[in-house]
Amino acid sequence: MLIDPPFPERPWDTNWLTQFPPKGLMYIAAYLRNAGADVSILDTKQMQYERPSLLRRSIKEIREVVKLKVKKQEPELIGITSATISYIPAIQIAQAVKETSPSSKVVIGGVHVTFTAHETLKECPWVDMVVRGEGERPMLELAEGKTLSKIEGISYRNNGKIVDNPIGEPLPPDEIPIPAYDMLDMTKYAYVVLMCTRGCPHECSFCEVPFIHGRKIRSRSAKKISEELELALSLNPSLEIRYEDEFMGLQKERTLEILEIVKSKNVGQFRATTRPDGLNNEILEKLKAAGCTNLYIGMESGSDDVLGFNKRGITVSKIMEIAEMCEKNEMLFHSGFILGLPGENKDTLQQTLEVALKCCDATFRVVKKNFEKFLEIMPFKLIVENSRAELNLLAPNPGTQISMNPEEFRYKIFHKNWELYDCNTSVGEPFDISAQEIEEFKKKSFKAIQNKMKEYGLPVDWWDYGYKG
Ligand code: B12
Ligand code: SF4
Repeated sequence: MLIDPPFPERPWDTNWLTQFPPKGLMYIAAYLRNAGADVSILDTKQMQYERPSLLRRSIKEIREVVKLKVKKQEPELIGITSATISYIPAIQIAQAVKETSPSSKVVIGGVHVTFTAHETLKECPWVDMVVRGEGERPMLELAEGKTLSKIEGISYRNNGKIVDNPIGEPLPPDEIPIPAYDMLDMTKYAYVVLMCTRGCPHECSFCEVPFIHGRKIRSRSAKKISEELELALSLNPSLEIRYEDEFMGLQKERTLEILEIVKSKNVGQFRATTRPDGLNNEILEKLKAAGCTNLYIGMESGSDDVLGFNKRGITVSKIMEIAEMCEKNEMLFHSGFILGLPGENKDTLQQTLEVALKCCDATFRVVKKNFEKFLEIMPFKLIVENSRAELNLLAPNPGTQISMNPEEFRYKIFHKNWELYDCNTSVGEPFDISAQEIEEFKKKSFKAIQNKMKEYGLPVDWWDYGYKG
């Protein structure tokens, strides 16, 4: 049994987060099933909001539901996933399942515990094993009952000591299975993320992905992507696609091939995410022709110094180039920035706001020109979300370079209360500016973006910004 834990309860809207099927677990489930194992997935995030009423279930209630399911199913092996924000609910669920079924082996894996294996095994006696890195192979070997010392990528207790087996080679791209969409009721979800690659050769200071999936880009074939899309849409034709490919511009031929497939499936309007490297007009035209209305790019900062210090591998001029290209192609452009990165100070914050507002200029002009057309295909809230610049706060998650070497990055981490690592709460500050000043600046920036909307005659009052501050 593979379990996705609930998202911590928050005063702001988290419903959208519960409408994505749990991808990491779906890959593992497919890999296990292909090898003949009897697998099920329990997505408790999806249970948090009952559709269509959107009545909420509390985490406490969900724990009870999980216990009932475990009692009924008596799984031999239980795998729980955990991102940093969902680590506390994950270990609480783990405790509940172990108490209910002491003979089940309880395993935790995912982007958080990959870097906290010792901490987790010390603080959670009810967790038997931690899987670090990609989970398909280790989970299959655990299911097959292979000797623990021979399973790559696991951490476990042995005679009072914690043993870390080295992580094995990542799965070759043709062994990455099509996620097991058919093991879930896909009509309960709104979105599906098409992940076209695994691995990343970059080394952005705030990201742990290269340490989970390795530094080599492994691209899934256009054929596999096509089969994945077909399977997901056959189970729910109204799913909205999120086309995720960090390297869209670097693997042009493959990108164009995938976009041709997406176009042929008539998926309706969809959103895409990538790194900006190598993006050009031809790709943007193809994205638009396939139905893409919105491109999201993590620009992260409007200061070349901050981008450089955090090894982002792009400059502000690239950001402006993309904004211009999107405007020319009348594509909504959603730029993401992180406030409070190492190297931040008052001047760099101001530079970021200026760049963010320039991005808004480019995209609000597109919105203004096509306002009625966009309103026909998406609600106003989505038009705004898809076109404004987004400003988040830094969460220095475990496994990131900032978290491993805060001093080197001139950064102070306040605490490890993981539930607050939500990118909306200050959990640390750079040496040259305080968390409080950054939060004040974030509020000021939201006002500036609202004013920018007014400048373009966009009806700001149609939408409650949903900003907790
Ligand atoms: C798409 C995506 C989303 C989508 C949808 C996710 C989905 N369910 O489809 C949405 C928009 C919902 C989203 C939301 C958020 N995301 Co996100 N997301 C991603 C992204 C780009 C891809 C995820 C993915 O499909 N990866 C591919 C699969 C194969 O990898 P995987 O999930 O890591 O799973 C593998 C291993 O980790 C392991 N594993 C995972 N679980 C388990 C369980 C067991 C038992 C075992 C054995 C192994 C195992 O095996 C899996 C298969 O190999 C990643 C970055 C990335 N490239 O991975 C960020 C990423 C996961 N997201 C991140 C963040 C911060 C968030 C948010 C908190 C943002 C926010 N402020 O709201 C939220 C909340 C996430 C949550 N857990 O609830 C961070 C997580 C960092 C962290 N330490 O927690 C990442 C790593 C981006 C980053 N570099 O910072 N995200
Ligand atoms: S944020 Fe940087 S390191 Fe992380 S996946 Fe994207 S490009 Fe790679």
